[in-house]
Amino acid sequence: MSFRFTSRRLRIQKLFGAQACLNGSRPAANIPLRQTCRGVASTASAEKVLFPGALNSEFTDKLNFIQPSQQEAIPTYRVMNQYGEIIDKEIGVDTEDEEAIQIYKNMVKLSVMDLLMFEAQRQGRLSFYMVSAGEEGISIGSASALHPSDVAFCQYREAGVYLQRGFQLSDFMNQLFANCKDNGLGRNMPVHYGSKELNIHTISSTLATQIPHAAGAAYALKMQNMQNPNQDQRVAVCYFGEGAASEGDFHAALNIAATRQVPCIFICRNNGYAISTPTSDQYRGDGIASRGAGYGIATLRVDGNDIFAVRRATKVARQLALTNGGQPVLIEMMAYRVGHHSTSDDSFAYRQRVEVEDWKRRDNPITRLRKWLESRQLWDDAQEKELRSGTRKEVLRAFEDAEKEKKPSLRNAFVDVWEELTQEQRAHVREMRDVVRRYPREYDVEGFEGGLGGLDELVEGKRE
Ligand SMILES: Cc1ncc(C[n+]2csc(CCOP(=O)(O)OP(=O)(O)O)c2C)c(N)n1
Ligand SMILES: [Mg+2]
Repeated sequence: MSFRFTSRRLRIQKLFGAQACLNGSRPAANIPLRQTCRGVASTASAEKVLFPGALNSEFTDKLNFIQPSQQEAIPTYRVMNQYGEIIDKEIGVDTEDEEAIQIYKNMVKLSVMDLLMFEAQRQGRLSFYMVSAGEEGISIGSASALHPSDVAFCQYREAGVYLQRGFQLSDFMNQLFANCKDNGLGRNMPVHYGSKELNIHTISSTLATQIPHAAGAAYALKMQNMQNPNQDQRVAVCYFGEGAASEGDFHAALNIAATRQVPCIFICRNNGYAISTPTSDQYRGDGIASRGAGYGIATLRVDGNDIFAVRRATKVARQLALTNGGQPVLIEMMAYRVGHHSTSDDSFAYRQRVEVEDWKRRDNPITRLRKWLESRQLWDDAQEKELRSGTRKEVLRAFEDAEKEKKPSLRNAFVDVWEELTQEQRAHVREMRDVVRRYPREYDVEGFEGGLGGLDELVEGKRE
């Protein structure tokens, strides 16, 4: 009995990394020094606070409030400057030329797709769209440094993660048109992509919900990693905007990820705006990075326009996340949002046109990488022209193909909620079928796979 108890306790302690001091053993390496003794009490002659909530804090007779505004801002990590020059030539870049060209092509592909889809929405051929303009380096660069089996959670401005992982143009287009080939069976708004095969969870419109989901997934991965030490160790990666970081979910997720020491990389895209709300109205501290330290999480701020910095930061974050059985990491990636928030937004109603034009001219992840490629004679104007016109054709072909496809069967509006259709749902289906039959000119269901037959099946109780 006592043996079983001991082995169980050891297992639990290993999992939570909390064996320090309870039995006089050495503290686990990933427990902060100030927390290495959880159960101690203060003594009369102590020089430090020894209290479970704040350990190893020295007593002082100076009454000094911490004044964040007087502290230096957290630095921004860069490998390459905005002219495409490598800052520390000795360290250089850890990206092969071929890989850099592939990343460049994907960034161009994303920006060409964005331009065409934005236009398609304006022409009324798509209902909604969101561009990644200016932030292509964050999504594509970080995804290129992860392992394909790592589990990704995105917000909505990270189409580059999908692209880099192998989501095809046809996959994007099928989702945008919510046609019968859409993975999501036409149940989501455009840009809410998802892919089980690529280990990317489906995007949710409700801001920040993906952050605690990622912390939870990372906890599951931590246990899997422990159970299968000889298999590839996996991390969860979670993308979100600085605006989403104002949600309670962000704080709950970072705290639980830190206390449970889970292998999760939190990547905040700080693009300066949450729709029309500028960061100055969103927070008073030093960006999102300053919050990482508060939660006891390893944190870095990175220049999001520098693809090499993004990649190296993500690689190191991945190693850190898998150290000592797991720990969360926070990276704040800075890149100005040069596009409108979405096709439903006109950003010139709340920011100066000149501000956007300035940013476009000043810096951009695509032009920066192009400058570097050109300086190494890896790229020229002719290649650029060919890439852009070829990509344009590819996108338009995928767009036209997807536009022609039928919509998914109407049954998909009802199934997959309960294991079997409920009586109430069956009544809804019947009512819908009656309305559609009564008003055929208002409801043209021929564009849906199987037409009204999709509902007949449900009423009759077939194929559920
Ligand atoms: C819970 C919730 N509140 C509000 C919204 C409306 N909303 C959608 S996107 C957005 C701004 C998010 O900004 P940020 O996280 O910085 O991402 P960005 O759009 O800049 O990439 C808001 C407020 C929402 N979708 N969900
Ligand atoms: Mg934002």
